[in-house]
Amino acid sequence: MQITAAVARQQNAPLTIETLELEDPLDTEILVKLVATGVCHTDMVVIAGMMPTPFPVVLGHEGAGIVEKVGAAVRKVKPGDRVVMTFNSCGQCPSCQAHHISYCHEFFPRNFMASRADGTSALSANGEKVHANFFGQSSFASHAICHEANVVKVPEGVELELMGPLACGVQTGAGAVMNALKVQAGSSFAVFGAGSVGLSAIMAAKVLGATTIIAVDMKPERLDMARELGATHVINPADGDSTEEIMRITGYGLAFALDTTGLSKVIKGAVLALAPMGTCGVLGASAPGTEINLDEVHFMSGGRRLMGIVEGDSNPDTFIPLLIDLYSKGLFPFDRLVTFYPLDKINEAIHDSESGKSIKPIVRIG
Ligand code: CXF
Ligand code: ZN
Repeated sequence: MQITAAVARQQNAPLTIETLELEDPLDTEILVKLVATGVCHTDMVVIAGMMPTPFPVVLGHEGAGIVEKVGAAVRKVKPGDRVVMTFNSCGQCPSCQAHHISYCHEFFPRNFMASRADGTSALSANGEKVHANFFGQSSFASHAICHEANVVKVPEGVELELMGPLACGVQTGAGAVMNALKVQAGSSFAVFGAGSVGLSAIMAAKVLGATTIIAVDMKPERLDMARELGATHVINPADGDSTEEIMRITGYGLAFALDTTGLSKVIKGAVLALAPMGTCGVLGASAPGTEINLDEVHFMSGGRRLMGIVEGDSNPDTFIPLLIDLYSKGLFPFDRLVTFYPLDKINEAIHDSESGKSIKPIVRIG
């Protein structure tokens, strides 16, 4: 069938809206007609050429839409189902068997290599191969092919076009707090970076009943938003040393910290701001080879912990419905982060996300 897609033809170039040919789904594949798709920072990292994802490629990994067709072996969904598409996983490895599928041993190839296992692609442009299956979807398109492993049903009664970001950025921040750090009621929590991931973490910390919730960011308008969503304190590092300010607010340091920046200096400061037995999560991706350095004696002597987190250690089949339920009850207003764009303005959406004008762009499709 013919579809419309935003194609990344080469690194650091605007996406081009093109008509492509999409093959029928294979036996285990699911064809989804997109309603909308979120734009995540990881799409931009790939456009910038920082990952080995091959070009030309259709990116996009926060897709929301309606199932149009399923392969003969598919049982999980049927045509007409409302779904979001999340990250892909193998289902077989020790992490998947232990239900920590975001730590799938094949996470990298299955999400970043934009190919089927046999190297083929369902997409082409006038006979030329266009890489697909990015995060098991490639959702910057009118239609995408996904898998049982990464499709999640969306209940009736919520706006489907809003739901895509739950499948990556929002579940990354909220899951880091709820699934990985397991922030406790009455505890202290600080997030470094108040973008869509950090703000989702703040909303989750509020849901869990953390009583000191600190947002650290350089942008005053992000700090304002953080306050509106639940931060009890905000810190702009431009005004002075954040670690010292956190020690002043908390007395003896944080029970939980979360770095969303991936910056070594910020992570070092976040760990220095931990109380004894405190835990710092890190989830921002920086350039391969980037090192973290810590004050060894401070880190060791207080029994402090540093934890890598991918996709909020989420089980999307249960965690996304949980976030939808909280959203429906007004307890997780992630819609406050969203700005909508039409598909032909996708480059503007990407630009606005990079500049900070938009916290979480969603591209409407169709
Ligand atoms: C990514 C973030 C960086 C590490 C791999 C997973 N998640 C999606 O954007
Ligand atoms: Zn993402």
